[in-house]
Amino acid sequence: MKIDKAEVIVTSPDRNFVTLKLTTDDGLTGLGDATLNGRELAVVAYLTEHVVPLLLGRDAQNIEDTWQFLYRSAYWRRGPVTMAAISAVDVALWDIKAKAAGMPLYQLLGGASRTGLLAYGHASGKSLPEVFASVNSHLEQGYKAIRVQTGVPGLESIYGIASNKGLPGNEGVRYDHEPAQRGALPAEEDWDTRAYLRHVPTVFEAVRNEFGPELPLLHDGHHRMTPIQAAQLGKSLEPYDLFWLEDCTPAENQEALRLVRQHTTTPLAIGEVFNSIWDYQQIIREQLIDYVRSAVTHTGGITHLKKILEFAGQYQIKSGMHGPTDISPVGMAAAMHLGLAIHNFGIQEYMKHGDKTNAVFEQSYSWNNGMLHPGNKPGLGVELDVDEAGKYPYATAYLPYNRLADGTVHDW
Ligand code: EZ4
Ligand code: CO
Repeated sequence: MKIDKAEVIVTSPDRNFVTLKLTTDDGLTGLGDATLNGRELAVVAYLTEHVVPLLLGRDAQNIEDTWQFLYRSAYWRRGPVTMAAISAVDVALWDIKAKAAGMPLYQLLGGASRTGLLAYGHASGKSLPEVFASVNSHLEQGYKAIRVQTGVPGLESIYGIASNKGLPGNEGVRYDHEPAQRGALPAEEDWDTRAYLRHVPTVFEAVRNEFGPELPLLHDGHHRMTPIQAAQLGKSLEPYDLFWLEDCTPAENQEALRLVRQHTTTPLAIGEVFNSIWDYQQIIREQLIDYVRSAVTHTGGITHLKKILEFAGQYQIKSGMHGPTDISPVGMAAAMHLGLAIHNFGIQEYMKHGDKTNAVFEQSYSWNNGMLHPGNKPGLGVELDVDEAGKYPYATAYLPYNRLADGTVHDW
């Protein structure tokens, strides 16, 4: 079974997505997600210029060998662009293998370890009444776990607060939280860590009082605190029993989590911007985290993330795969197959895609009563409608960035 064709498909229904489609000489197709939010075309070039020519004529069955070949033969290892490209190849090959076997992918990964995947959604609001309304709306949609992001008095525009403006071209339609914005330059947002640290615990106290002790609540610090500030936040949130505090410090310095860990029992999740097992080596071995945030899309595919999660399992660390709208339905399906199969699944982030996206990517995964399931079609269970995709050409879009009151650039 040889790889006969490799196409890189860029489409922008609601937002930009990069998809790799592999076709074998016996006509089987496989899809892989290669979307890197705000840097999409770098992965397109990496795939088109340097990976596609190496794939043609290769045996589609040898997934591990292809992974090692792409990783080691490049000489230049890791990095988000490289690892997103390798991931797309890896997932497309798993899709093909599972289709050839006539099985949903999770069966090839060992079969189902559970009946479905607990998923969390993103509630947010600038003010407390808006936060409550958003939590209520998520409960009505069936979510059984909810991330809460709040505005901070004095700050105009910050990460994680859903915009009621909707996306350009779709104004007025709320598209949950979609941080990338179309346009030639990244939007500027503002930040003040002390104001944030004062305000967030008051919001969690109010949310716990309103919604009771059982509802799993999550919060994302989005890399903006110093280690001691993160420790302070973890400690001040302890009474509200968080499921996790995510990305409390910048991802580059993994030792920072030692300091955070010394001061708080709030569970910690990190890793959405990590791209290999080497980013996790120290923090898993030293048990500095509780959840691995990597997405299949950004961490070298099923083959590599499975190794990370097996390593994590030795320390009772669980999965909490990244699932924002910038992970395409192909990437989401891959996460669901892996999450259903592994023993140490924790929770899956799940933000619904827009209608245009759902028309481009036909899905067989389901969302029922707060739980996700990848479905039972052979392969990933996602197909791309090329005609629909062709309606939406790439549109330049960037993630925002932060400045402090004095103009200093800050982590976003
Ligand atoms: O900001 O996916 O937990 N989720 C997140 C996301 C990220 C975006 C960046 O592309 O932090 O909203
Ligand atoms: Co995050």
